[in-house]
Amino acid sequence: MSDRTADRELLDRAQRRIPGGVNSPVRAFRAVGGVPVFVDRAEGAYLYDRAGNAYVDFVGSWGPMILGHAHPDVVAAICAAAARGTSYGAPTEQEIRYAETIGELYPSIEMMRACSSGTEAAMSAARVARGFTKRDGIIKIEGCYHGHADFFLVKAGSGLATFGAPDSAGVPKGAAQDTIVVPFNDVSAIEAAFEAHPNGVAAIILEPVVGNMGCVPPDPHYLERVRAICDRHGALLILDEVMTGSRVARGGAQQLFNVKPDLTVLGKVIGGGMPLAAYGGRRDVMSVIAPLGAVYQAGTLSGNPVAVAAALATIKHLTDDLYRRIDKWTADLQQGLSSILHEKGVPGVVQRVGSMFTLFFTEAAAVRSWDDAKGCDTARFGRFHAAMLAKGVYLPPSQFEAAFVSGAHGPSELDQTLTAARSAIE
Ligand code: KE4
Repeated sequence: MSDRTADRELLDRAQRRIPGGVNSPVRAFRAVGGVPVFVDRAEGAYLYDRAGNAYVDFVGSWGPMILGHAHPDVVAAICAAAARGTSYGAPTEQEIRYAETIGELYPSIEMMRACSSGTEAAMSAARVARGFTKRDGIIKIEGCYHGHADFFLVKAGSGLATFGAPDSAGVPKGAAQDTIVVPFNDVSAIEAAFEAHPNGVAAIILEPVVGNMGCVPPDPHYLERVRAICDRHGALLILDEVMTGSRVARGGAQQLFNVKPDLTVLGKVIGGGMPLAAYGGRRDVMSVIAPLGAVYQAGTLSGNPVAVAAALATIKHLTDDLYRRIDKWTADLQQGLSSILHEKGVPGVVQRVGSMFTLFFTEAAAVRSWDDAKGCDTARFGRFHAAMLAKGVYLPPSQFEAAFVSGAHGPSELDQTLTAARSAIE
């Protein structure tokens, strides 16, 4: 990999005008060290920097780019839509087609609202749950991320069933006081939270496969048990499928694990790599939203015609063959990385669901919760990340992020990645 002078110069310049030089914190590489790559363009499985260095991309814009970058059909759809005007602030037929398409992909989504980010979608879903149930409590899972709405930036309270405390400066105690944080894959902790707040919990929200502590699958039957607890206590089940939606399966984790949420939060893949996200679910629940009901939610660019065109063009390519290919490719990578860990005697485990995966440097046999994840050797991950980058492989710059494979990753990318890993894992 040639020198990264251009990136260093760009970072210096960026930091004068943008906090940390980035428009989203994780991009700053603070968790792994080193200088972030300033991307000049991307195509297929690759990112290219200003110096022309090519990187096999496993971030994929944090999930959306399941077809690979600059897919010709998606680019053509964007150009055609833009030529008809980039935003109207008025209803369009394409938005109806989009809502119908999402409803076909996710039968639990009888009605939906499009918006512009996963944060907005998750925040709105929680507000709808509170408006529908007339309860204030929200249970969230430690290690799950649902965007940066105040009441989600909360760390676990002292006791399992106590309300959380702000996990970010600028979040008032009042915003955190109705959020209860419990561990993932721990049904008894959820039971305890509901027992401690009878009729006080509007909903539980979780990533059905957690991507935001690295890729952590649900234990067998966990999701169905959470569903049953919600039913017992009259609370809503919100699945945050921003990352897993049409990633782990065409119909998301709810299809893969056969669990039916009351509300689903979507983004990334179903947004076609544009600022497009959505939330939706039961018709009776979604009917509380203005202008039908008393729960307010709005957005200037919600259902933007250019973004919807990109999304519809992407969804057209979400075929059974695509999922077969990317799941197999990722399984082969998982196998290869696991063999290298074993051959080198390096403690670690590669966890995967479909085409999202994480290599955890840990002594634990598996990472099942945030408690397990936070015990990982993040310094070793940082060295691994830097060594892979130097060999043209671009992994998510954090031990606690999932990596993603696209339909554009082929045999040569698999070879390059495993060859790089053979020297990078130590
Ligand atoms: P956005 O507001 O970033 O579009 O979506 C928030 C969000 C909601 N729910 C889940 C499960 C998510 O993973 C996300 C955002 N994911 C992060 C990566 N872990 C986006 C990358 C970033 O923050 O820059």
